[in-house]
Amino acid sequence: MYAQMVKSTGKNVQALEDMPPEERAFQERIDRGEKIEPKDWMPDAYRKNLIRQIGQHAHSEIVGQLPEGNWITRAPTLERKANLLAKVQDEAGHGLYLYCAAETLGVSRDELFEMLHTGKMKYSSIFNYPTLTWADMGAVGWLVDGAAIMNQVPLQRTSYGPYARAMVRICKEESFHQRQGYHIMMTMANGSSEQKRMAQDALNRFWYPSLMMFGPSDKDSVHSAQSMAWKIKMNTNDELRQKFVDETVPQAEYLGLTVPDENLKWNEERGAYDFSEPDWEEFYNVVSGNGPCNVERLEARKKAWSDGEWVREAMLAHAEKKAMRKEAAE
Ligand code: FAQ
Repeated sequence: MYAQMVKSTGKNVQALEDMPPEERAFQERIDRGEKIEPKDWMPDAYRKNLIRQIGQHAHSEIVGQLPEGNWITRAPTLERKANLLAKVQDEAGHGLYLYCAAETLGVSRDELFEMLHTGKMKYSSIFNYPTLTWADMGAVGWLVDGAAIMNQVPLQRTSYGPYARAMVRICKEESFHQRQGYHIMMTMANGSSEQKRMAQDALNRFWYPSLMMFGPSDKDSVHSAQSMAWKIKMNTNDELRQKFVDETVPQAEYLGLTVPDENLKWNEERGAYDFSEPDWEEFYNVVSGNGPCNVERLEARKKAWSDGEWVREAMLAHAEKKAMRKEAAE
């Protein structure tokens, strides 16, 4: 795996005083809250780790179009169709900003796609689950975009300038997505008993996969310590997962739906919900390519890439012709 080529220092983050001078000056800039820009000096591991995370994030946005794209032609009203279409288009835009941010680190878009298509780079586990009913469009917007925002809002303060700036716009759009999803859930939860049943079923199926989006528990997180020292990540996986649960449970209650967790309970002392961890075996299984839709998702992306070959060729030929004409005219 490409990502596994990234030598993560894991939990053993080097102390400032043990760093060579250049690295120390770099770390001090990060500690002061300065942004790192593409032409600045950076440790190779910082660059590789960023390519890994931004690349994985970009791929997630692009692959993430598939489960919802699946429902555009079956949306129940014209308004819902227009909203869903706009949302799916937004996700494509997010992917493009993120690929641009990754490119500033010296990796080409073709290389990133190649790594996605050959399984050397990951995308978010959540998109390997099927969307079976219209209520899933509600659950994806509410829970999946909700989890994405929880993770991405702090990333607006991440140390790498192009990534942080991409996040600002992405977060604004994700907020709209979350609301449109919640609105679908509200309509269904207050609709006929069959619609309410569908809404509950969607929550049942998407709850734990949404919790998995935040990554493994902190004790098993490979990159957190170093990524947080470099402000590539601003919070640990468990911190954000807890925050998500605390914000989402009251929203489920407002809908009159039940979070599928017998152990879910408000803990007065902690001022937070106690909840069951997701099934981590399932998580690792999905991440290693054996989820319900992994094969289908990758096939769809590979097909889109090869179907688009003539467009890329035509655009390159056009650019070459234009450059030649310009040269001849000069
Ligand atoms: N799925 O050491 P950690 C969206 C991997 S955007 C797959 O904790 P890290 C918008 C991880 O890569 C959703 N793999 O890793 C949308 C690592 O493997 P590696 C995407 C996962 O990076 C909504 C290994 O496990 N958001 O949804 C996952 O410090 C609706 C060990 O984990 C981002 O990418 C997972 N869930 O923390 C679109 C946000 N979790 O690389 C359409 C930016 C972990 O060594 C519709 N990324 N792994 O082989 C991040 O914040 C971080 O990368 C985490 C993981 C928090 C995802």
